[in-house]
Amino acid sequence: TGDISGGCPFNGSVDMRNLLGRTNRDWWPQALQVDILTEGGRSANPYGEDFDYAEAFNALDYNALKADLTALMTDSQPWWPADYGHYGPFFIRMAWHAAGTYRTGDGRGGSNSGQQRFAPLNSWPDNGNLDKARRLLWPIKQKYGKNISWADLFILTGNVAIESMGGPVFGFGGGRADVFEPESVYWGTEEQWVNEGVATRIQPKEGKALENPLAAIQMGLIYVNPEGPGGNPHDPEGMARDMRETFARMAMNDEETVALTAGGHAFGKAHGAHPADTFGGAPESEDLHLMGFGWLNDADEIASGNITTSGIEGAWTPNPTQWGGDYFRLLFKYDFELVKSPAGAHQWQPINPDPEDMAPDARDPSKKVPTMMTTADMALKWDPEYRKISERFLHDQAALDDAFARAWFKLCHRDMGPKVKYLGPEVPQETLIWMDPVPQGTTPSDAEVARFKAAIMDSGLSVRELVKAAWASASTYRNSDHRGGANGARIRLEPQRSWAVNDPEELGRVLDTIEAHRGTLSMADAIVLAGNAAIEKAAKDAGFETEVPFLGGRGDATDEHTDAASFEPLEPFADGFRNYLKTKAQVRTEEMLIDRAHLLGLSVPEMTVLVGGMRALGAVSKHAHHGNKIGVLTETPGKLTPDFFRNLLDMGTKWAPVDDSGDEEYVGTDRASGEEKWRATRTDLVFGSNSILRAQAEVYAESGNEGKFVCDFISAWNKVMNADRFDVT
Ligand code: HEB
Repeated sequence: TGDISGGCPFNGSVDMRNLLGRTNRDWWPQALQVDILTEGGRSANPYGEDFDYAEAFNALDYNALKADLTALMTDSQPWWPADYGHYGPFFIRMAWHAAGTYRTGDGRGGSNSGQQRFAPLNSWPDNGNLDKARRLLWPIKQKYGKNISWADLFILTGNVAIESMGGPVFGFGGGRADVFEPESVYWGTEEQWVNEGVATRIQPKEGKALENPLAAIQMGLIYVNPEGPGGNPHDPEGMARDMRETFARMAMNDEETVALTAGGHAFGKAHGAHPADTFGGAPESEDLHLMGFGWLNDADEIASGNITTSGIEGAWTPNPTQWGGDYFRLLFKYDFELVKSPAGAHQWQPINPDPEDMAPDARDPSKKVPTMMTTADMALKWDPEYRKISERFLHDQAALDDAFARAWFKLCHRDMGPKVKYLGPEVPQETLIWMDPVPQGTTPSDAEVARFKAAIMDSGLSVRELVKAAWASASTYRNSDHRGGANGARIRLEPQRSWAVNDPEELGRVLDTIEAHRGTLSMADAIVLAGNAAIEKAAKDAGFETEVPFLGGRGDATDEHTDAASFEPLEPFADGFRNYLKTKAQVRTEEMLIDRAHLLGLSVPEMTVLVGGMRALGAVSKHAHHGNKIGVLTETPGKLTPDFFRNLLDMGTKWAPVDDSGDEEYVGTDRASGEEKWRATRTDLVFGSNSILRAQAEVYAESGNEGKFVCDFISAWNKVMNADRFDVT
């Protein structure tokens, strides 16, 4: 069997692909191209740059909003009536699917920007009919306006839904600011959706792993196929494997997986009353007059509850709008037989259920219908590990309450970053390990800063070593889930400390020396400050006397504050800024640079000037053959000069691939003499070969822009060093 752990990012079973795989333009070629209006850096955000969502949220009448949401739960609308007269379950599914796209691999997806409003997520088969859920919320969104984002509203509504049905809730943190355009996220390369016959992504027999960073089994799903692997209900082991793998990709262990699934399915029903082909297309492809709705059939059918969403039909419990232990009670009380829903989906039905274990009809409570389990639900009983947990929850409702509340809170807040970002009156007191807590630091005095800078520059460490250490520390930051970064100095803890990209032996020496000189500074501050001091020296040596601004006050995390395993996905498999490549990925190496720059929140000029500057400083990871020289296109490494760009664009040099390097290494020779001058990588040459990047490189190579180069470098450097300073911004 193949490795289903996923391994290196993007490495999997697909052929060479581009960074984003299949995009909205591929799915919906006819879609209105509103995005041309964002060319030239014009923002699509109508609130404008000065809008401070945190401030707006803090001015919200939170209790009034919650009261309105509670009232909405039972305010059934004729155009989409509430099952059992209660929208709670529907809203829980909406919130879960908003959060459930999160994946640990690159931190993308998740609830934090309200992406469910946009394609492709608004049209994924798994998000079927959630367009109605969002539209039910519109009057409330309209009423509270800028004080509550859609992203926060999705999650808060999920919480209120749980509370209104007697379920346990751990807390709520607001602060998810909306974006106003679809985000560019790699969702896969497949050309069909899950319901159109696309193959399942995990096929161990064919050596196919679930490709990193993806966290869903088929295109268009949030996680697994509820009917079984690839729709096959007869593969219990495969079902559990798929669940374990996809939930792990969103940072959930077995207990969290069982608690979430069982807790979620304590509520509501599945919809498969009709063959799916009697319904319209997804929202993004539907007719104008449907006003953004998809999957419709006629109003009478909707009114009578003849609705198909997943195709599976029925409730899990006899009390679908009441929290309790019925899910596990029924799962273990009955044997189940495989049946087909009216829409033709595989599902499991209790054999000879007692009358009191029948569910009410969604529109007519006097009518009783059988309950059901999906194949995924059955895995909670079939799989030996899941079963142990399920049996514990069966006998210990309090344990399920606690596990569900905590796992739900984690699910919905996993991508928000440090706890200081959470807003509102319901932020829990307790700090949880997955929040990557960092103890409060203190701002060092100017004198202490000056003393340390002098001492570290006198310590014998080179500009290259100090810059590399500071970069290693700060550049783990991901704008996607706001994890990583210099605060906490986790660079000195495992696993970061030993990542190959960090040249562990060199890094260890540098950290020891910084430690010896740091005095009262935190390690986190000292590492950044040492990098700053080195850059000041490098600028001075290039003829520019300047100071790199420093924002102190970082704290140092310890191993107790750190879930080491959860940091493993933050390891860079390629870091173009340090010219580092661990394993060749499924995408070209230069695309990995773009990806990393995107995760760091950098603009094109910021990315460009950082690459050129880091090369001039010699701050590249050690190369197997060329030590610290590959891509360092300067005679004077350690000086902050634009030499990298000048030498790269010099027509006197002719570039050619190095034969046995698998396209990853190039040699530059003097056109006239044929003599070798430089070695470089794809990541270097792309600044000469790609027309957009070349235009950037030219600016920094132009005479007269040497000072601009230094200033721009320092400003981009600072952005990276401070990217995670949510404690001060
Ligand atoms: Fe769930 C529903 C599947 C998890 C919550 N789900 C549902 C359905 C299905 C499913 C198929 C149906 C839909 C329709 O409508 O048709 N899930 C599933 C799976 C999984 C899950 C496969 C994995 C294993 N869930 C989950 C979670 C949660 C949930 C985790 C939370 C927590 N769901 C839910 C709810 C519902 C559902 C609440 C109901 C909705 C209504 O009622 O509307």
